[in-house]
Amino acid sequence: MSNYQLIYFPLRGRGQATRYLFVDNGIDYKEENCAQDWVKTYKPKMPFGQSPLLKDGDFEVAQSNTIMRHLGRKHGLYPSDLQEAAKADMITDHVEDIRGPYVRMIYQNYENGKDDFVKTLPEKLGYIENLFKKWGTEYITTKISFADYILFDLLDTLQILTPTCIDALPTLKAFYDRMASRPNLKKYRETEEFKKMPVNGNGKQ
Ligand code: 0HH
Repeated sequence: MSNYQLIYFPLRGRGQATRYLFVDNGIDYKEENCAQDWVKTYKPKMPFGQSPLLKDGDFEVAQSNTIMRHLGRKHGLYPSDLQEAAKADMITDHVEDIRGPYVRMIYQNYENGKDDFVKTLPEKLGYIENLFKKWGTEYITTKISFADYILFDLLDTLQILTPTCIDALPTLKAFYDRMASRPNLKKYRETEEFKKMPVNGNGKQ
């Protein structure tokens, strides 16, 4: 019996991959919106002064990718094979190498920085395409793992920014479509709750 609470802002941001993992696997969770009175009430209670925070019963986990790995280990979504685990981890780290500049561009330099950021994507996404071709599996590994939700959310976010960014990458596109058509994710992504959620906290996307 799980007792999860996700504390985050009402936006996709760094919380969305966790929502996908919960929804896709039918894991019950509650969400607490920390936007109201963030600075006075929530921020001081966060281990690193930032959200998301996952409460797993009394245990608190911070850092979005750590939250994903923690849930992965608990729910059979972290590969048990060492090499498969390394594949999931390396894609997670590469996604982070894309998400960092994305977040800086969105929050600090959208008007002047968007075009330059978009120009970096063919190379950065091409690396994932090549690995997918080499590994030859439907997901990052043979079975879906925490990292697939992280990659799916990144690809979704990037396509909102630049809709054609994976069109020339057929293996990555097939992965994206495979994730989007998983029944629980498809149903969730059709809800108003999902559709009305902003991607970022400043209205840029
Ligand atoms: N490495 C961390 C992780 O992966 C980074 C977390 C992070 O950047 O979990 N958290 C941000 C929210 S995500 C945070 O807590 C970006 C959404 C920004 C929405 C801003 C709304 C602000 C309302 C006052 N940011 C708040 C902070 O640092 O004080």
